[in-house]
Amino acid sequence: MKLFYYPGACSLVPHIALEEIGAPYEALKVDFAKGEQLTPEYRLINPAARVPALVTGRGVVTEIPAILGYLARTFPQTGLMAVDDPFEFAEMQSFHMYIATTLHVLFRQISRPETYVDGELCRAALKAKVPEMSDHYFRVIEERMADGRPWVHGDRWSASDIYLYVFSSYLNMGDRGDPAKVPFIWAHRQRVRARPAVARALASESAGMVAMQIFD
Ligand SMILES: N[C@@H](CCC(=O)N[C@@H](CS)C(=O)NCC(=O)O)C(=O)O
Repeated sequence: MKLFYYPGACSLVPHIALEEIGAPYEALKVDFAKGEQLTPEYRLINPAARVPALVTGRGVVTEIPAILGYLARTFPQTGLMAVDDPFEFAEMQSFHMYIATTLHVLFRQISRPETYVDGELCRAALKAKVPEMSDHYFRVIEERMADGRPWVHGDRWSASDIYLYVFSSYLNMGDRGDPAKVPFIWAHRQRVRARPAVARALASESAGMVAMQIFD
């Protein structure tokens, strides 16, 4: 397998998952600073011009929830997702889709405001709304974690914990929600950060990562 990634971007989610799995793979950096995601060569990998993209023996898989589902079903022994139980599997997919379609899209309003509106005033207004909505969306997850469960789905570690770890880490950037409002999620981050696979993925991306400390 080959994983196309950018250091510190959302592609860190499947990068950590691959480290958890332990199967051979190659991590290939797509340099956003050079606009490599927009090149015709990369668009052959992912026409949407984004990372992550996972090249498998059967073709390319894009979109984080789909990549996690693919990895979980290909390597069921790693326990990334509850592949044998339709309901539990759906619950995990539901969590992944929540991050993908709410938090991730919200955060894109900060990283790529030009996707949504034209003009500096509109972009500033768009960005200014993000912390309020981020707090609102994270509160839903915080309430779930408030029963003291160690992992997103209870006692069972899963890919959802990786996904939450990466996206809650982005709260450290200071422009998209208040970490102080989510103490249970914050404690969860430390549990995930302590996993050796996370350290390995971060070490692998660290050379090109501008703000490595947001993941600590
Ligand atoms: N829905 C996609 C989102 C992927 C995405 O937004 N990736 C960002 C990095 S976090 C990207 O490649 N951005 C490149 C760009 O905007 O030019 C997924 O879940 O994989």
